[in-house]
Parts: sequence; structure tokens; C-alpha cells
Amino acid sequence: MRQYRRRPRLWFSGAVGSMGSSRLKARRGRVGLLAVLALLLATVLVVGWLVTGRASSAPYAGPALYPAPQHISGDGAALDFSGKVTLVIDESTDGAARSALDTLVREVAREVVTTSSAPQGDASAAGTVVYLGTQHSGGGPLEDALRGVRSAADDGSRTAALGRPEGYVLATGTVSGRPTAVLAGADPRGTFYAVQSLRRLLDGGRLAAVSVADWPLLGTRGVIEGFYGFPWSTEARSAVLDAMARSKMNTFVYSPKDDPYLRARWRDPYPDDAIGEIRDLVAAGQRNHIDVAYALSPGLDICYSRASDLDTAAAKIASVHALGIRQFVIPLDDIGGGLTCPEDRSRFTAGGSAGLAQAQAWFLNRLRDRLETDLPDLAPLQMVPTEYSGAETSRYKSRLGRDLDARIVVQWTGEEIVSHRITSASAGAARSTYGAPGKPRSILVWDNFPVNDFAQDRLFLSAVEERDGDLYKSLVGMVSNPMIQPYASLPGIATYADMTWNGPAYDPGASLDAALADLAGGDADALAALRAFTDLNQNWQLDYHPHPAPALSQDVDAFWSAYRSGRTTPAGLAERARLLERVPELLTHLRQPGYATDVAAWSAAAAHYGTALASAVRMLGAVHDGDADAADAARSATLAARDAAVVRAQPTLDRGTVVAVTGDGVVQQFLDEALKEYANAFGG
Ligand code: GDL
Repeated sequence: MRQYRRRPRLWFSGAVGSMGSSRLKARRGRVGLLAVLALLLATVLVVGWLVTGRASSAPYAGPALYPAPQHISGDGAALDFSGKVTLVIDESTDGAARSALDTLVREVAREVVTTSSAPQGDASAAGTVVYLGTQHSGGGPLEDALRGVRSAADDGSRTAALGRPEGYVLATGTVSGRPTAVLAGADPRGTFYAVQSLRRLLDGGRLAAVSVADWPLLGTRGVIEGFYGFPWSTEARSAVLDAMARSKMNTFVYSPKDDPYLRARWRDPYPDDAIGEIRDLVAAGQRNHIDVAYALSPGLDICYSRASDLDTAAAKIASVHALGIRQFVIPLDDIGGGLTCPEDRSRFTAGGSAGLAQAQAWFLNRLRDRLETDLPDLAPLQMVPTEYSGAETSRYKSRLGRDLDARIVVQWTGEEIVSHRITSASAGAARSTYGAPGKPRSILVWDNFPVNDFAQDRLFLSAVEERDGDLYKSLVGMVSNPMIQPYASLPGIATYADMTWNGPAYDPGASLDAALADLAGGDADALAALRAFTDLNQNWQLDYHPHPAPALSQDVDAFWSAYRSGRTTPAGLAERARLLERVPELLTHLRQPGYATDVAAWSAAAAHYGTALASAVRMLGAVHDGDADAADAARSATLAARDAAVVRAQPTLDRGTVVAVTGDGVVQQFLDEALKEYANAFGG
């Protein structure tokens, strides 16, 4: 992963010196004039050098920053946050950023003082000084401090960062003799992100010399709770939103298929307890700079042309708008392909799926107009088409593209419902497919990663992969549809955040590793267990992953190759087996205790497989030694543990209790082969 990009070396710095000195030698008689000219030239070049920022930066040497920033260098000064810290914060500064910084600094500092003006007097009295704010063109302490920690090499990227939505600068240095950090945002959200970066970069009470200039490449980055199955609890949503903020995601779409008031009973107003949950969600969003979008799914029984249905939809949206929601989506996925009421059938006569598209566009255009008048502060309306995947055209899509108001954003899942790959070519094609001639549609990807509602016996714990790095050029956003298990989805969501913030720099393996380390919160045993467990649940697309349980497979291969060639078998497999046995307990030490609960059925199965693997390894040792009694006892233990791993233990909303499947068949295959060895030696 490219953690920082060095600017090209200053190619003309040497040239300045040589040109000046040769001229001076050749024309001794006109020394004065030439000296002035040379000085002028040098001044011009140095100024150019400062303006263009072509100086080289020092490499950054602290903890890695995720999502990978656009620019990071080691320019500035290392700072100590463990003693006294003075926070200089203008009163107009974003509240969420202020409170995030205050909490963060109090975790490490001995004393924290907050003021609104730059410290004066004795330079050492203020300790480390941290400026936080949103850049104003009018100047003020923040701008003065930013100038004070100026880095010629980083000027260009800092200007870029502070000129882009959600951009920010985090710079270190010394200002008037005081060790100083400046956290400046292009806007309130950028200011909040500067604090999130500081959180990642702080190593205990120390901050390495660093200069970050950063901004997201993709506008909308987030999560859509859009799966079938138990909707998440309020606590879980709040934890997910907190984690999303740490990864600089900005959108949460509330669209659980099994919230009845959103889909099956969309016409009914929310009862008090359910509206309370949405209110809590909005509060978690505000605390975390995350826009909560609400999805109303009337498609199961709506009559598109009926005025009362339009009124009901508008009223439902208004009821949720009153809670502070400003983004709305109308998902029309997973509904029948026809029109359900006679009025629609006689009005929308394009025929078949084109008639459905015609009806939907008619309704959505009117709803959009109504909302624009009634609730003028809304973000552009979004919709999910009934044919929501594939970039190839169809009668439905071309009718929708033509009739649907150009300002309505379409959500799309890629070439498939669960898309193995999403390429920029296909996203570009989808823009035309869902647009009108000459007017490509704004597309937001509803990404069915790492959702497991179609395989509720599985966990999908891999990093997101195979999304083109330059998708940001064709899309307005990408949101991840996670698993029914919220806490278990956190690492995958973190990788999704990294991919959407800076696609070209995204490295799935490094990103997942960082997410696991973050979740383990410094507990080495818990991290080892989390990694071993994650390894067992990599196969997100069932039919696709070429390397099932890669780390376990490696240990298994190394074991067999030694065993079959008569060499001493390596300890790796037995050690992994013992670690797997401890997984359920060790996962309770993670920073998010909900993770262990979410995965309890799978971690129990993993532990049984650990016992089965350990017993099978013992059995093979006894086979090798010709010890029939020991082999027999180990075989019984292997079989018992294998059976225990496949009991029904995982409840589902609509499929009863299912067996939690883990290990991608690698354990079973090892056990089968080991039992064959036993049978070859002793029969049975
Ligand atoms: C779908 C559903 C989604 C579900 C997913 C995976 C869309 C637009 N709709 O088709 O709710 O979670 O498949 O099963 O993706």
C-alpha cells in the first residue's frame, strides 16, 4: 500500500547554483549586475518552488493511516500529547469535531485546557497546542497557525485539501516556540475527519511528525441496512455508526427489509417505540457526521397513479423528515413485475415491464416535485429500480431512463445482484442505460457485500475486493449492504470505507489487517484469534473464492507434505487447532463485545473444529507410531468434535435454526484424509 507519495525531487535546485556560478566566473567585470540578476532569478525560482510545492517531503514514520490519505508526509514536528495540551477552538467550530477531539485528547493528556485564542507569553506554559477549526477565508488563529506550520513541499496538496468537500489538513510543527498541531477542515465534516485521523495517528501520547492533506474521492460512502432478516438493534446501529465515522464514511441508509413500517405496512404511521429507534439513529448520525437516509419501499402493493398513495408516501416521508432526516430513497426492488391496480393498468399502457417503469417514473416524478415544494431542504431523491442489476439495456430500463426525472439518482448493484466485480466500464454503461439519450444518470452502487441473507448459515468476513479503483469517476457513491450480524460486519465495512475514500490506493489485505487490529484494540491474543477466525470465513461469494481458509490451508499443506514424506510434521497446524479452540473466549476480549455474541454459533463450530484438528493430528502421530490404542482414542475424539461442529445453533428470522457453517470445507477435507490414513493402517 502506498502510505505516502513523495513529491518528485527538486530537479532545478542544482541548476540554479551551477548557472549562477559559471556566469559569474565568465564575466568578472560585470559582477554586480549579474549578481543582482542571479539573485533575482534565484528568488523567482525559490518563490516558484514554494508556490508549486515541488520540495521533497520527509517520509512519515508513525502508525499507518486508514483510509489511505491522498497525501501524507513526515514534515513537521513530533509532538507529545501526554502532558499539558491546550486546545484552541473557535466557538463556531463544529460541535461533533470539538467533542471528538476533547474526548480523544483527554484519553492521553495529563491536563487539557480549552481556549479560543492563540496562547501568549511563556512558550512552555501551554504545553502542546492543538488548533481545531474550519478554514475561513477571513483569517484568525487557525489560519495563523496553519501558516506557522507551513511546509513548502505540502503547500499544493494542502490547498487542494482545503478546497474540496470533506477535505482536511492535519499538520504539525512549531509556532512561536510552541509545539503545535493544526487540524483544519474545508467544511465541518472535514474538520471532524481531521480529528478522526489524529485518533489513528496518535500512538499512546505521541504523534510522529506528520503532515496530512486529504479528501475523499467518492462523494457518498456508507452502509445500507438493506438485507432480509432481523433488523439491527438501536445499540448495534449506534456502534456501527461510531465505527463508520472512524473510517470517514458519511451515509447510512435505513432500509431493513423486515421493518414492517417501511415495506409491508408502508402506509401505516410508525408507532412511538419504532419512531424512537429512528430518532436514536438520527442522533447517532449527528454525533458522527453521518447523513441518515430513509428508504420507503411501497412497491409490494402501491397503486402508482392513485393520488391517495402519493399523499400517503409524502406524509410518511414528512413524518420521518420531522426527526431530522434529509435524504430519501424509494426502493422498488424485489416486488412483482406487474401493476397491481386497475387504474394503473389502464393508465400505463407501454406493456409489460415497460409499463411498470412508466408507472414508477410517473409516481416518482410527482413525489419528487411534491417533496421539493413541501420539504425544500432535501438531498436529491434516490430510487432502486425493479431491474436493479446489469448494465445491459432492457425495455424496463430504457423506459425508466427516459421517463424518470433526470435529477433522481438510481441505485444499482453492479452486473449481478451480488457482484463479483464492479468495473468502471460497467458503471459507465449503467449511467447510459438508466439515463435518457445524452443525459447519463447519476448512479449510486448498492453493493451486496458482505450481506449474508441469502446464506444465513455463513459469515462473510473477507475484505471487499475487485471494485475498480477509479469507480469514483463514474459514480456518486457506494454503500455496502452488510451481514445480518452488525458487529461481525465491522471489519468488512472498514475495508469498504477504505476502498471508497481512496480507491486507487486501496489494498484489501492491508486494509482488513488494519481493521482487525483496530477491533482487537491492542490485545495480541484476541487479534490472533480474530485473524484465525476470519481466515475460516473468507468465502464471500460461495462459488467464487479461489483460496478457501488460506492460512489454515497453508498449515494443512505443510503438515501433509512433511507427513507424507516421513519428515517431522511442523507445529503450525496443531498450534492453529489450539488457537481455534480458544476462539470463543478470546473474541470476548475485542473492543466490541457484540462481535463475540454475533458470531457465537460460528466460533463454537470453529472451536469444535479446533478440537477435531488437534485430535486428528494426535491420531496421525499414533498411526505413524503404530500405536493402535492411542490412535483409536484420538479417532473417537476427532469424530465427536466433528459432530459437535455441525449442530443447529444459529437462529434465523425465517428459516428456523441452522447449522453455522465455517472453514470452507478445509477442516472436513483434512479430517477425511486423516481418517483414511487411520483406516489404511488399522482398518475400519
Ligand atoms: C437483493 C435485495 C437485498 C438483499 C440482497 C442479497 C437489492 C437491491 N435487493 O436483491 O435486499 O439483501 O439481494 O440477498 O439488492
